[in-house]
Amino acid sequence: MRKHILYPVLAVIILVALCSIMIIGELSGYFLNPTRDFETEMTDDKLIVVGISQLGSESVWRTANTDSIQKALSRENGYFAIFSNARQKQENQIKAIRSFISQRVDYIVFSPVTEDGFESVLIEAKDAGIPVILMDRMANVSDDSLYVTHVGSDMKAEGIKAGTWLASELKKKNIADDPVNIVILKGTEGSSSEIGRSEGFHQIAADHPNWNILAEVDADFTTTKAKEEMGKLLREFRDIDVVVSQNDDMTFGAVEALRERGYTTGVNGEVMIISFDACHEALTMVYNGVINVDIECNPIQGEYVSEVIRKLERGETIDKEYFVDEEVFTKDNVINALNSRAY
Ligand code: GZL
Repeated sequence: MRKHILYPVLAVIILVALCSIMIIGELSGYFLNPTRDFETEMTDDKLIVVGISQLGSESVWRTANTDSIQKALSRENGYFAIFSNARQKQENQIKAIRSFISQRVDYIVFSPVTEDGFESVLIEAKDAGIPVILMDRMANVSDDSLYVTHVGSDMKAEGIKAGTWLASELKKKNIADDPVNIVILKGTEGSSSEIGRSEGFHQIAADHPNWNILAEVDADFTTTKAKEEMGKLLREFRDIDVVVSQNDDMTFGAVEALRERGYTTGVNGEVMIISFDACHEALTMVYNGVINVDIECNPIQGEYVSEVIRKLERGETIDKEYFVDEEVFTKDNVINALNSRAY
């Protein structure tokens, strides 16, 4: 074959061979590891792939928490986030975490709907070499190497703040030693928010034998359930002095139930209201005297999580716990928060 034909033909053969090898390599990578989200491979390799399992969208607080993590772990900030909403079901969170493992994400971030029940799936994540960051709520595990850190609130401290505020308020009213009838609307049974807040409040209540905790009912952090449960409590007890409601959404339901039955609430009301979360709508009710005190639980945790991931990427050591900053709001100090609150 003449040279002036041979070389171009050879060049074409080599080119075709090289392209075939590249395509086969790419596809075999895909077919051998079908579980890794192929789209991820097509993204910029420098993006950090994070699987996020959010427990649900049950409250104003949760919406703000989701917004915070999605803003922080955005593509512009160098992340490829795979987000899953478990709709309050633990089995959905476990399924999501298993899916993140099979896609070989770089990190898993999740807020456990309840403390128990995640040990085995966290062992699977650890075996797959995927660091897990707990956001908001805690998981109850026998080996704390199953998660690298927890970013959230000190829920027991929040409960203590609520009890401490009540003790000081009763003292101010000179009724510190009078019998006080209390009902507690609890958040999702077995969640670290419910466990911690209950524990903290009970720790203070133990010092006040004149505090009668008439009932503690699970209202699952929702307005509807709280209104229903508060209605039942008002049928059972005629002389409730204090409602401790473990989040603002439940407080909205409780106040509605009380008002519908002719009770007044808050600073000059018959029934004192202690709430948790401190979302804008509830702080407005604090400002208007309808709620006596709101113990802040800060949902803006995304930046903390992102900072932890960046530290891990740089090979730096991190703490086992990062608590977000939180305050206690009453009519006296709520105005500044009202003007600045994003949620
Ligand atoms: C608290 C968080 C709780 C909020 C509720 O850290 O887990 O869950 O207090 C939310 O509003 O539903």
